[in-house]
Amino acid sequence: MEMIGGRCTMPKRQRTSVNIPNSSVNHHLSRRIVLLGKSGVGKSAAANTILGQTVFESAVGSISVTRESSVKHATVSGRSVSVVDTPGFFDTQMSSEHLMIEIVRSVYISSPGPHAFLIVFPVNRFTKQEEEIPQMIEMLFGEEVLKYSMILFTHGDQLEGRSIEEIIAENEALRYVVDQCGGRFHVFNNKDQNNREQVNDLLQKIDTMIEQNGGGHYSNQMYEDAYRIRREEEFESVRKETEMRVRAEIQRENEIQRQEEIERVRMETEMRVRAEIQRENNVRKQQEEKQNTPECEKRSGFKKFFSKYCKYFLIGIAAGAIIGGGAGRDVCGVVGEVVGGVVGGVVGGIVGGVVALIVHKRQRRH
Ligand SMILES: Nc1nc2c(ncn2[C@@H]2O[C@H](COP(=O)(O)OP(=O)(O)OP(=O)(O)O)[C@@H](O)[C@H]2O)c(=O)[nH]1
Ligand SMILES: [Mg+2]
Repeated sequence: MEMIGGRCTMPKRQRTSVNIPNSSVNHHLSRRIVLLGKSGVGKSAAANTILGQTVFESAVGSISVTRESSVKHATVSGRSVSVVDTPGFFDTQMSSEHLMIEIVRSVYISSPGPHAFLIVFPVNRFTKQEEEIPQMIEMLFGEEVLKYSMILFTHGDQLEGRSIEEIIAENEALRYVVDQCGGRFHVFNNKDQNNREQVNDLLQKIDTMIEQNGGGHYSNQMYEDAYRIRREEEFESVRKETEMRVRAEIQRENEIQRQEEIERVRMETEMRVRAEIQRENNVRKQQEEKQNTPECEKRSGFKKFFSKYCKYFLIGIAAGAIIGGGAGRDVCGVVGEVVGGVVGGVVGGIVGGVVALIVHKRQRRH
């Protein structure tokens, strides 16, 4: 829970009034008061004013004075009064967890629970942070708490002739905050501790508030209920958040898988098409090659054939030339030998070629 420092939002729950009867609003009965508010607003000074003695440390300065909740008792106008002073909201020197623990402890040390929470603001300063305080208190202590709350304005000596009603009327946010506390407010001048009338008036207003609340006080049980509800809400919101994150993750993974599948199919198709095109090109090329085989290549086929079977040609030519030459010499002497050799060579070459062709065909058959 972002309790200190952030605007707190809580869904509205059904109000269940839990009043712990305090016999009746008896002026002789004790009163338990808790002071809440920002640092330096005068909580400790107001606690001292109520008790009529300086029992809490109160000092000017930028560093927070009160660091833990503590209770002091005194008899005020014949009545037993307990006042719990607390560290300031938005205290930057304490961790928010520690601060929250201390503020919550105020309820326990005013056991069985405070009759009044006084939310302290100085008359001359009301900022965004002050505006958030009632909501923060409500979030921490539950909706019931504002029924037991009242705004206590300090620095009443700095009103400079103006009335607090005037100040409230002209500031819409302040008016809203006062309304959240059932329109209850009071002004203190802590520089005038001897002014007991301001304290008696405050106790009177607290008595009226108790009457309005049917004679009860805020209880530890109310805090525990509020705490339980808050934990349940936190748990529920964490559960929802986790569920949404998991769903988004699954969706993301599915999308990745889908994209990978699309990419795989695309690549496979592309490769198949490429291979098909390649195969078709090769076939076409071969057909073209066959069709366009030029004469010279045909001739080069004969060259190949000749180089392979040249021995048949040579033997044929040589044998033809010798036989032809011999036969020619016998018939016509030297001239006959030459002519017979040439004719015999040509005939021998043809015979060698025919033999080579027969051998070639046989080899192909095998
Ligand atoms: N003039 C004037 N000064 C006041 C009044 N109330 C408180 N102060 C002064 O304001 C200063 C702060 O008062 P504290 O009582 O220490 O304030 P606090 O809210 O307890 O502050 P933390 O403990 O730090 O949270 C002190 O110097 C007080 O004297 C008041 O009614 N009038
Ligand atoms: Mg203090």
